[in-house]
Amino acid sequence: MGLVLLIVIWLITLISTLFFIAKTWWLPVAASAAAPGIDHHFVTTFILMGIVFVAAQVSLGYLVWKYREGGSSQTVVYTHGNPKLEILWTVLTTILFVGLNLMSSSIWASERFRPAEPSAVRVEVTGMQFAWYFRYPGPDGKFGATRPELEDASAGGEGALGLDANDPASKDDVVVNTMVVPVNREIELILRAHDVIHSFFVPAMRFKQDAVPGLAIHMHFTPTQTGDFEIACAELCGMGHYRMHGIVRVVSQDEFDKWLAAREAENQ
Ligand SMILES: [Cu+2]
Repeated sequence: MGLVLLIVIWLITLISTLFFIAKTWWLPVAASAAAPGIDHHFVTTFILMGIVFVAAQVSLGYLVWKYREGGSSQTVVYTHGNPKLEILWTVLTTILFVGLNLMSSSIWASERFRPAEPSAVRVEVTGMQFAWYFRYPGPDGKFGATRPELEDASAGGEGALGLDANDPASKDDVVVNTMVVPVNREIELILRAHDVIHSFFVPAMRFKQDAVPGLAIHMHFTPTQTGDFEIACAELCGMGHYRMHGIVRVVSQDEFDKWLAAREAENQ
């Protein structure tokens, strides 16, 4: 029985490790400037944790077999632990976790703690049950005022956001359902939510950021590839959560300018 357990434990370890080595279910295309750094850190974490995992499982299998039920009936010896070993593995684990955190902090900070460049394209992202709306400030560079009492989700677009038509800054604001951004430009996101917490998740850009009612959360990223990339809501936000997805369309600067000009013309 000890040998059977050893084989089963080692087989499960081997097969599950092989899936990771073969990258069977791996990350989608990396389409933002921070993505290579995040992926590198992800792989480093997997290798370090993989070594710990394999070592632990191999020892487990071995010990299960070594201390299998034997014919000789020895008196059981109880132990009250080994302080030296416990201190050693606690310190090693702490070094590993703190070290990984320090290694990744600059990647995290590059999109969140450092403010966006003044030339960044600003897009306000609003999550509500169950849609994402994207607002551009228009030629004046200012987002117009929104008022909660004007919010009407069924109206969609500007009505859903509660845009105050009396504010001159709101006249040229563009509200759309698909987020269009230029490639190789920094995009500053201002994340809002109307009702419950939503999470703006763009796997190809390697970020996931909560949108919280009452807060305007800033973060920024730089898309490096053109194409359509999926947006998903990564926070269970209600019955329609599953259909709360959208598209980030990354286009050339030229196409972006034309697209934005056309939307602004529609507003007039
Ligand atoms: Cu949601």
